[in-house]
Amino acid sequence: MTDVSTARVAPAVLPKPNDPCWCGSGTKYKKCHRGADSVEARKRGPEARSRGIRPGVISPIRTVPAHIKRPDYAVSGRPGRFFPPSEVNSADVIARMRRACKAAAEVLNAAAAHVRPGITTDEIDAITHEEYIKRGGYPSTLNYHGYPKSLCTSINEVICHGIPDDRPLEDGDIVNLDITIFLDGVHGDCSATYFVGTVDPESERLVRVTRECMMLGIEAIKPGRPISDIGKAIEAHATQHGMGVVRAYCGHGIGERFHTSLQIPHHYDPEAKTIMEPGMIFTVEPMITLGHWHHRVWDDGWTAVTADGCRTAQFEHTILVTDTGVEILTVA
Ligand code: EYL
Ligand code: CO
Ligand code: CO
Repeated sequence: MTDVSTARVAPAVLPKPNDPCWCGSGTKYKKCHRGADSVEARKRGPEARSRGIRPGVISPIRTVPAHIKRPDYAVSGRPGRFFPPSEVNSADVIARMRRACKAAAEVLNAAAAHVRPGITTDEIDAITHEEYIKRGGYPSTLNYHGYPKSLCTSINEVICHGIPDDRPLEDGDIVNLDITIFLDGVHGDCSATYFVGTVDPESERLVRVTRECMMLGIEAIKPGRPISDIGKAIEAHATQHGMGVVRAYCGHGIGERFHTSLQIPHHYDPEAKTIMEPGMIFTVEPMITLGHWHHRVWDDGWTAVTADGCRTAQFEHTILVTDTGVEILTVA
């Protein structure tokens, strides 16, 4: 359990840009926490970060029946060295990806039906665990780099990779459920953010704009165009609404590996020059924030939160680049 009771918070009077940062890093304030001390965070008060989501109790590792085919990292936690020779997939892989991605979308829908105040994220983990197995699939996140659960559950200011635990969802929370299934030798990855009971209007706006950002990113996918077109479309929409785009986590090539070396930034990165080609399969999974886009990672090594404690949302689809544009694979 992480002790956040002694966590430093920004002081009421902030340093000047060239003064040492308040956090004790010894770095100039402008190079350190200035970005994280956003206007929105200041409005929320200096205790904002200690009022948020806390690490809970994580239940024992769930087991997967012996007949389910596992990815290479299921035992050691380390993915093997195999990388597909090209990001352009064979007809065989594409056919298997259609089935895996459909199954992922079905598991996500099954999990979403249980979102309500009072259910714990561990109970949602148990439900999805059975849904993967029912379809003959393995929960891709389970032991991926040692990750202990069958989905990620990211609440309020948690950006991504939240670990299911004993915290009951509360009326007014927003929660992202991120599902990845390994089925027939390939991974299908999707997520969505849901309202728990009735949420405040700002959270509603955040979730709506985030879904629009994902769809605009997907609509920018065209063979012959650079990957950077996707982040350009996403960032333009987020900026129009005064929202931030998380930079630390990107979309990714996916198929026989959970993550290939292909990265899909969700902000405009002029260095993302790879040209989209028919047969490429990757995710678009923008994380959008009400405050600043700076992130922190909890001491658990996984849970990513906004540095300023503001809420954040995410949607994710796995897509195929086609001869004419794009096909969304993660549809039930
Ligand atoms: C596991 C491993 C650090 C996921 C995704 C679960 C988390 C933090 C090390 C990317 C990377 C999901 O593509 C993903 N979600 O859409 N790591 C992931 N983990 C994990
Ligand atoms: Co995902
Ligand atoms: Co992903």
